[in-house]
Amino acid sequence: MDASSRASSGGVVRFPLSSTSSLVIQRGDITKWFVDGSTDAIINPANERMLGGGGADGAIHRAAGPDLLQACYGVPEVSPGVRCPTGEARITPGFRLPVAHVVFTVGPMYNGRSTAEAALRNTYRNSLKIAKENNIQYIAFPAISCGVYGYPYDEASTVAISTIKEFANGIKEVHFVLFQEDIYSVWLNKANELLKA
Ligand code: AR6
Repeated sequence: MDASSRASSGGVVRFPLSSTSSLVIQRGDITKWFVDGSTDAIINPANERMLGGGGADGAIHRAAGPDLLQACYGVPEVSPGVRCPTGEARITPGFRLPVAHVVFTVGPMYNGRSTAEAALRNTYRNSLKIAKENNIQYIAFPAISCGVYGYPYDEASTVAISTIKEFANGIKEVHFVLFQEDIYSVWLNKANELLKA
């Protein structure tokens, strides 16, 4: 059984992005996903304080244990109360998670403006950038901003998949581990639209 099937409760669909890189879309719980525990990372869709919250952020902190929160306190504030500005990314160890690293990024709250789209694009771009700087080969994203932050699924999937297509080079596998069936369907349709030759 490979890592994809361990984390997944739905179909695992693979799209080649280049000869060395692929995108994998599956349903599942991102806190259970891993490939090798040394060159892998999951993305935490966090907030600017970076000290936990609800949704996937809460689940990731519960699974990682209290050392993750301590590591977050160790990330310097760039302005009062802000450790990771919207669109940027930070990295910590995975602690009790099965992955080696957690990449924190902060998506925009949806407001229908192009600034939100640019910020969402930056979360994917900067998460891939920090992953490459840390020699991460396998990375799993949730649907950033599609929960508490209210981003419409179709618009979010266009940004997510087009940005990954552009910047995944240098990473072996970029996974989406999607909690909800409806989001999984939107992502799969969008990948078929944007990635099939
Ligand atoms: N595995 C995979 N996906 C998950 C999991 C999981 N275990 N749990 C939830 N999701 P959200 P946001 C999905 O709200 O919209 C937090 O309070 C969920 O179904 O986690 O970026 C932070 O602290 C949805 O599709 O993140 C911030 O304050 C997706 O993850 C704020 O929420 C993202 O939903 C961030 O909001």
